[in-house]
Amino acid sequence: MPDRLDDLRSEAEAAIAQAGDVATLEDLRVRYLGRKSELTTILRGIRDLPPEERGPTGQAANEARQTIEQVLDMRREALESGELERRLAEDRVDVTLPGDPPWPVGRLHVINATRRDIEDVFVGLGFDVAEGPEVEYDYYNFEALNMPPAHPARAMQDTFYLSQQVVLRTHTSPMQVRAMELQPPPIYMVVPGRVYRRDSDATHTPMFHQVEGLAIDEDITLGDLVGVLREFARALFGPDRDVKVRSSYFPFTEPSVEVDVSCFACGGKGHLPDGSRDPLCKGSGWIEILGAGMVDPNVLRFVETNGYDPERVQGFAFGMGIERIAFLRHGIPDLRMLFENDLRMLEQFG
Ligand code: 2U9
Repeated sequence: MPDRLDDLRSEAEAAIAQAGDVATLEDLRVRYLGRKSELTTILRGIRDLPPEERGPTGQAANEARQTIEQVLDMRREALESGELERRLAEDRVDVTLPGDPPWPVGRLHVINATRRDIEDVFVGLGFDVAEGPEVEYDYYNFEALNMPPAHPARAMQDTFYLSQQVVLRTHTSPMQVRAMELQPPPIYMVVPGRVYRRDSDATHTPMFHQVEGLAIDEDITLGDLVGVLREFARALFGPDRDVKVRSSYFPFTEPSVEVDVSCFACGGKGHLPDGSRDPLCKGSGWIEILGAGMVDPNVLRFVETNGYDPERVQGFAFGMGIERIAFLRHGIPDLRMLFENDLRMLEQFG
């Protein structure tokens, strides 16, 4: 019997050494130590053996059992740590990889993409970017911009009044007044953001977006304004563009100008290669992109105590509708399409 037990033990040891995973090991435990195993049968049969064989057989069987249990435990430990290593290696997550969202994360709305493009140009020219409140005091939106109560220009920018003194801003200029209250000259800033007007048709929506700019320093001229806007026009509409200014009127600038960019569809010629009239610039070779001017000294007087003495400093300001820039660049036919949230439209940009 002890011989058989020795054989059993070596057979079990060899099988355990070969086991490649924990499940196989469990099968071997059942085979060599389970209720129906040969070893258990031997142990159960000890009481039927002649008395002189019971001791040595019992001892040998128990030793075999202990050895097999030990070998099983050691092998299990080895396999488990190996499996852990393998799983750790397999499941390694590279946290530096980009995310893999279950649904595409989307893109910037064409208005925000255009806004960033515009900001980038002015940041490159040394301007700061600032944002301000959409709900504004009448004082900042109108009065400090040279539009006292009952000024006729207020009608051009009719808006939503929250109270007698509080309005939805009609332009982002109020933030420039606030900035001048906080920071003495020089100041070079652009202010992007939502604005509100009582307007609604194919080229006007009651809410739209602007970027306005302000530069106040000593010795700033209209030439500086044209130079800055030429850079802007070339960055957004192509390096071959030129700009020209036409006389205009705004209550907060004097002189005031409308700024045109040479047409990027016909190269400024007004006609297409086949000789037909260019529909984009309507044959003129020029497209209006924004308004601008030299800041009216009256506006500076509202912040004179913070260093904006109109006898010492002066500057330019400009304002543009982001929607207009976006629809010119992308040929969007109706401004309202920008706010209908139709993915077939929005997925084309950004
Ligand atoms: C301060 C002083 C002056 C901002 C300016 C314009 C000219 C202009 C329009 C363009 C299309 C509004 O979006 S639009 O309808 N804006 O033409 N805006 S000058 O002038 C300022 C701003 C701030 C303190």
